[in-house]
Amino acid sequence: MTSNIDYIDKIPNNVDLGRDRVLQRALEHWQPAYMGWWYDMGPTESHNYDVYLRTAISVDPEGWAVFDYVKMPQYRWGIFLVPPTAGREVNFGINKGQPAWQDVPGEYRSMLRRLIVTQGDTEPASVEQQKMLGMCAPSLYDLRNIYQVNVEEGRHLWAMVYLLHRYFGRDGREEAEALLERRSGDADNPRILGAFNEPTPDWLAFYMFTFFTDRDGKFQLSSLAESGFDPLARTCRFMLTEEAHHMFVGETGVGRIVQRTAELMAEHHLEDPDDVRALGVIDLPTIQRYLNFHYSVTLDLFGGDISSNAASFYTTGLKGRYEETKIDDDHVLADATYKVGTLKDGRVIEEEIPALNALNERLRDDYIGEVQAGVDRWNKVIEKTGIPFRLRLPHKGFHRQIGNFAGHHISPDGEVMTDAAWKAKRDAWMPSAPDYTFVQAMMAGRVVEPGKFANWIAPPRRGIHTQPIDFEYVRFN
Ligand code: BYC
Repeated sequence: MTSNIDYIDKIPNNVDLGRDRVLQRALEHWQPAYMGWWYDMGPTESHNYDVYLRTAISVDPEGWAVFDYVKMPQYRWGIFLVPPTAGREVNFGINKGQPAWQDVPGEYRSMLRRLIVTQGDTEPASVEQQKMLGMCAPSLYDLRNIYQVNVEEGRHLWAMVYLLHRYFGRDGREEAEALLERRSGDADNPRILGAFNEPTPDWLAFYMFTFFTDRDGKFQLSSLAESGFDPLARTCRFMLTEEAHHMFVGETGVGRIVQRTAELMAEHHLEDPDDVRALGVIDLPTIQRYLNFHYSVTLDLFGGDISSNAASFYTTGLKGRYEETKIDDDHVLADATYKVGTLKDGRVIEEEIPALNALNERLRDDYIGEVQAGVDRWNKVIEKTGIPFRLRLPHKGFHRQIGNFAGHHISPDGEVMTDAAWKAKRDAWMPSAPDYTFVQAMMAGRVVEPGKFANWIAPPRRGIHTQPIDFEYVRFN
């Protein structure tokens, strides 16, 4: 074991880390394992690069981060909770009105641990999924952005591990170790949730992932930020500050790919996907297929449409709704109902169920509203070029593995299909092996000259922080 008290002092934190001996010992034990995981599973060949990164140093909204060159293994993965709110209460469920818990309520211990572990598990998973992408980055700007996302996912893992170590004793420590042992896509020891075991094989997939899946992160963290368990709420609030940049990377990344394609299509008066591909850009139908895939696997992350787990998380006060305290109702939901989609007599219908059991579906609906607004912005980019194509979200039941639609085939328009009909259309709606081969071949090799961009993506409108677009965001040494 290499770490010692100096290392603890090096973790930027606002939780008085240096004073808690038990916590120190736990983190001293975990930190070398974390570094081992980072060297094995973090971005390939990146350990010696100097990367222009943002590092969180406080929770002051005016200046919570510094920007500077950092070698990623030396990134200061800090632990930050937003300051406590005096008099904060549990704001929903049967414990509504009690003072917010500063310690784990014994009867909810295993439920709470499961929520924290599930959240924590997604963070290293995404780093594993993106491990190889630095090798084919379209620019130094984009390379820096993926590394920024990766180190911050690492920090979010630290945030959950802090809670496990600080509040859950021995089982917390065991869970923290297991978080470094599971591997995305591993047949024997996979990550917990489906989408985090899917490959992210290219940059279009990466941008789709950060647009769609990181946004699930936003909605889940927002619900946990309402938790009656105050340390979890305060931790998640600060994580949301960083999450915004990840979704920005996704939205602008897809937007820049769409822009480049649509501009070249307009310039050359071409519409046929093969002709468009011949220009060295990604045709719009392929982008639509990637969208269909990432949207549908992300919808699954919200869990079953009807969930007694979700009802328990809410009733106990552990996990709220999106923006719970801004909602004008009784925050108990004993008599309320909510509509969920389901299948009846071979058709998609809506049925009214108790709102408490429909909380996953409600959060999914909140999420869909925000995602639709992003797709509308991409369509504005296409519209500007005069190209008639429009991207769209497929039906909620399309390609679902979790919930009422799982086990059925639903078309992007919401029609229920037979197995044979689905198979015949599958490659028109979802990326096929040849699609992946094409996209990966186009993205082979990385662009390393400052200010230069791969042919298949438009430059961003501005650089990072105060730097110009042609800044040397990564130095390879
Ligand atoms: N894949 O009652 P049900 C992020 C399991 S992303 C596999 O319907 P529940 C990030 C479920 O665990 C945000 N299994 O679901 C983004 C349960 O198993 P058990 C991550 C699934 O429990 C990008 C069973 O099926 N945070 O931060 O109401 C980069 C029955 O489930 C899936 C959270 O998810 C699935 N998709 O809801 C980096 C918040 N869905 O218990 C980071 C914490 C369900 O019977 N987690 N199952 O063995 C939760 O709130 C809930 O666990 C879920 C599931 C919403 C995920």
